Amino acid sequence: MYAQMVKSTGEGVRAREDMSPEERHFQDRVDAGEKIEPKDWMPEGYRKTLIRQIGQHAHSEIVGQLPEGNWITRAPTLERKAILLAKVQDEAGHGLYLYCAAETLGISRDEMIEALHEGRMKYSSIFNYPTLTWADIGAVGWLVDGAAIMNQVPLQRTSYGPYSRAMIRICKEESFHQRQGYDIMMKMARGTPEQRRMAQDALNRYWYPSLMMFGPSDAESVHSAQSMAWKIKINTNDELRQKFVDQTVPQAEYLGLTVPDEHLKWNDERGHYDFSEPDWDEFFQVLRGNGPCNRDRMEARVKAWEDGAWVRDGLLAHAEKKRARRVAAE
Ligand code: FAQ
Repeated sequence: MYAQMVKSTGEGVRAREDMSPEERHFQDRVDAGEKIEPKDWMPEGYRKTLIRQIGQHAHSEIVGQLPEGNWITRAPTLERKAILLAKVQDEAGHGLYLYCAAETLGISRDEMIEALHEGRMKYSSIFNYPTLTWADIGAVGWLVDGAAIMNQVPLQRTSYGPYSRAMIRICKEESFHQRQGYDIMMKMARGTPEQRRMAQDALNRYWYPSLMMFGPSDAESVHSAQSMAWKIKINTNDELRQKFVDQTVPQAEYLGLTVPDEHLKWNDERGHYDFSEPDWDEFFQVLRGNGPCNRDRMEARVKAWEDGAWVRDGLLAHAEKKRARRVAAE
């Protein structure tokens, strides 16, 4: 059943005259800015789209722990190690808020995790790139968390109540994450020539994968139109990508680093930077499982899931015993 639940729902936006009375009432509530709550009536496509997007978001937070977790044992100082540990733990917490929000839509966490492990659900393309040096940890915080915030701040106003409330909590922590990444980059960019070279190299490798995080161009995006009509998404992929470039280029300049795009140029008329598109063939290859780390990431997640089975079994057995005792006492 859940194979259907997480299946793509990329059909066109329904015209008002084709809607049933319930659908019209639902759309009026969304248009009026009301929050939709778990027990409210909702179209099946709305529910499926939310499960797909929130589930993908939750998986991204959990898989996203791996590239940074890779550096916990090798952080350059005790202070940096403590900060990185806290950040990676925060990502686990974000995953849990999001799994809980998705569960209110009638899918279980186990079903979502099974779908991830079997390749039926996605996670963000960005986490299929390796963190080769300590400067990459700076770039992940600065660029990856920076892109995540750009996407997630508007999602605080998303129409589904549990998702919106999860995003409010998550955004508070993400802005700290972005600052810690920028702080690492500042230290590296103003350090020795070798540290500076590492910082530039991290920017070179993470720039385009970060631009890809916003999804395919608007012309290629299957879900944007309907998701925006339902206020599951607030902005298009290209709008957010442009905002990210406009915000990040001055930050790179402040670091004294060069964005690896020879066509990057401020456009006075548009009031925005012109920039080169990422390599979309590479993006779709990563989505198909052919990125540099896809296989490693899934192997690590499946192993963690299998290794943790005894803990889950123990907790469930304990809960069941408590429940049986309570029933017997009643
Ligand atoms: N990676 O029609 P659209 C984080 C898929 S933040 C993989 O445009 P949609 C924090 C898409 O699912 C990162 N797949 O789709 C952190 C669809 O495939 P489907 C996570 C992608 O949903 C920081 C197809 O392409 N944030 O983890 C990607 O309207 C540091 C067509 O695309 C979120 O998930 C991609 N980049 O828009 C953690 C935010 N882009 O399902 C640790 C919430 C697109 O039809 C360390 N999500 N696809 O098979 C969203 O805002 C949206 O889902 C988009 C995609 C914008 C990602």
